[in-house]
Amino acid sequence: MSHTTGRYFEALRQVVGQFPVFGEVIHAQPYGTGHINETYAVTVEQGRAKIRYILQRINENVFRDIPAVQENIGRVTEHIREKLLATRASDISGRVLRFLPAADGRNYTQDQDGGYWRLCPLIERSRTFDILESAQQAELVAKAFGHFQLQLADLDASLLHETIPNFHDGPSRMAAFRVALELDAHNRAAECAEEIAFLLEHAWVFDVFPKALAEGRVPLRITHNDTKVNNVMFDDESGQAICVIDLDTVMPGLALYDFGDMVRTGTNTAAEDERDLRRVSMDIALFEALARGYWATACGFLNRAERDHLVFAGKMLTLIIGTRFLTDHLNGDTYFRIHRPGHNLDRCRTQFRLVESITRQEEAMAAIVESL
Ligand code: ADP
Ligand code: GN1
Ligand code: MG
Repeated sequence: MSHTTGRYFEALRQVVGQFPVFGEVIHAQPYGTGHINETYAVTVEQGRAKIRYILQRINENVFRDIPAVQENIGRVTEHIREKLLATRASDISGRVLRFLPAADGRNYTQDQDGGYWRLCPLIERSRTFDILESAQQAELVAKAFGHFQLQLADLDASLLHETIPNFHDGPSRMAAFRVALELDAHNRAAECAEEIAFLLEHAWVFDVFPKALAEGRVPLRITHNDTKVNNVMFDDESGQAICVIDLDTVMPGLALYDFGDMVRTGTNTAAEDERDLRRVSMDIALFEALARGYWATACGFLNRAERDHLVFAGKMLTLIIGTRFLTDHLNGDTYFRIHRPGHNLDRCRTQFRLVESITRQEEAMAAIVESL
């Protein structure tokens, strides 16, 4: 689908016009497969050059304080850019996102209806993968997110806002699930009896990390918190991972959450919303590549307890995202964008199937971590 005429295109054009983009918007089209924000690729003709940007409308239902989100993003990207400049890195514009300032100097703008928008140059000749194609890519993704954490290790965490409170906190997610189940506002609980039973059996998984944190065994760090493998850009030519994107949830968190979400999205042999559950499994070769890649960049700062919980992190993150999909299904799909009826339930099912696959392979996974 592309848009070059009509009211819709005109609205996007007006938003782009609020940024220092000097030229004619000649094309705009929806872009990417994210579940939260609206993303568009827009082409602007500037003189004889055609320049592409990523324009995003930030989801106000999910992010209650968008100025705080954008302040975090500004701080984090500036910090990384300074590091890259200090090391005289090449291709800095391809290695860290840069959101353009609007007329008032802030790195976002608002449309006539109050909607929040941001604009950044599109990193050309690069792409993301929803499903990884090789163990080498898995290693590169994990290195990239580990490196990202390392780049932010010396940034004062108290400067960052908590953009979504209790984001990966299992007990809070479990409480929200119980409310949704109790209400059952759309009479959907009966059709998910199996998933509900699975979750209730596994609720104990959610108590492990809050306890480790409370006891001081694992520290809060600045983490990405949405380390889906499709949040890393790969260079088309070299095949190298060049840039970590999707920075809305960068805030204090556990390193284990980041590794766990890499396992959830990087080792699954099937898509997140695959309906044929026989295709869903945790690919141990991909896990090994992720563990090696993450260790290569994070071994300098991870403590013993973090290392010992790398396998468990994969299980916990997969369970918690599955729980969020199930809760949203019960709530009538108000959080994650869906493209068909039952989409969130399908997503929940793949996650719970993946939890089972991880459980079956826990010993082999632990042996890999032990060998690092
Ligand atoms: P969401 O929060 O919806 O996942 P993302 O910020 O991850 O949004 O963007 C969605 C997709 O748009 C990404 O997976 C990526 O393919 C593409 N994308 C985002 N930013 C850029 C960029 N600066 N350059 C190129 N592609 C981008
Ligand atoms: C959302 O925006 P996207 O698609 O990268 C969600 C993540 C979930 C993910 C599940 C802010 O990420 O937490 O893990 O969907 N982001 C937010 O695919 O809730
Ligand atoms: Mg994304």
